Amino acid sequence: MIRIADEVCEALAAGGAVVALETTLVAHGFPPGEGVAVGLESERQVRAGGAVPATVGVLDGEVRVGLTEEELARFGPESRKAGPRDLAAAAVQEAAGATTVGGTLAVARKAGIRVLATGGIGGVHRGFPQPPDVSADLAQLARTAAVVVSAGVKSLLDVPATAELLESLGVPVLGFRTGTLPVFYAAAGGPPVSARVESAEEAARVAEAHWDLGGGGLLLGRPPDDPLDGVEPLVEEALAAAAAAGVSGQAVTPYVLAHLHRESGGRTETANKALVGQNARLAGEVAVALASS
Ligand code: PSU
Ligand code: MN
Repeated sequence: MIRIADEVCEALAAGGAVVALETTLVAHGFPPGEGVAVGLESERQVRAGGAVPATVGVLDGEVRVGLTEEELARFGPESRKAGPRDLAAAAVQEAAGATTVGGTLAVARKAGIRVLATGGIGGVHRGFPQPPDVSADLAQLARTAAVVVSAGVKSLLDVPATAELLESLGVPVLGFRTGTLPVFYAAAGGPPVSARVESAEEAARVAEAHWDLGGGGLLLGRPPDDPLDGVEPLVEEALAAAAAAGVSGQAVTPYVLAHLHRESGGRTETANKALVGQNARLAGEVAVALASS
């Protein structure tokens, strides 16, 4: 069911540094045709950090760990968004399944990969409990012994509620050289982290200790180097447009991101691309630190 690419397989067998990357962001996080370049750049940044990238997605009835450029290019707007619940059906039905953070974590766990990079993780959507829309990213993170490097929680969510739920789930929220969790495009204004770390090595040491104590996933929040403030009015506009258009469930995040990218004149898109690359680089460094410990 799971096919691991040779390079990834060899790195894992040698106890080397590997970083899992998702494909939802490639397929649904950017305008059609633009996500593939973001995925490739993430892979380059993981390598620049010293690790082997393992991009995950469902293709041709298999869960693939490590994709060729041609395979990556098959993920687009028509791909299914594959969270943990969707992997099996996408594989059996031979559909292209673009894995979310949660879906990628589920695969990483089976493959033995302990670090993942994304833009911003999913969480509690605004408007809870009508209806209660809580990303499967959170439940999967709680039960997977892996470090997810992100620019914190996506600001289009209910960020304080997401932070509370992460605490309830026992997920350590580490701030990379910051005392507050980044909120995606913005570096400031988020909830306090549970611990601040100063380096990739320190993050890796905390993760090892957490796992020794029987813990599961950890979130490592890295503030974007070029934060973008003042997006909140556009987020409210985008959420209202989504509600008016009857968009719900898995479609909300892609709809809202597309609205923001369009209405900001591409500024959120530029910021999003940059932070994804920065997170991938740090994830590579964390994987190296874990591999050498
Ligand atoms: N980060 C980005 N863009 C994205 C995502 C993260 O910069 O599109 C995706 C991830 O795949 C994450 C998903 O798992 O958004 C969350 O969607 P939902 O809230 O529907 O679970
Ligand atoms: Mn949801």
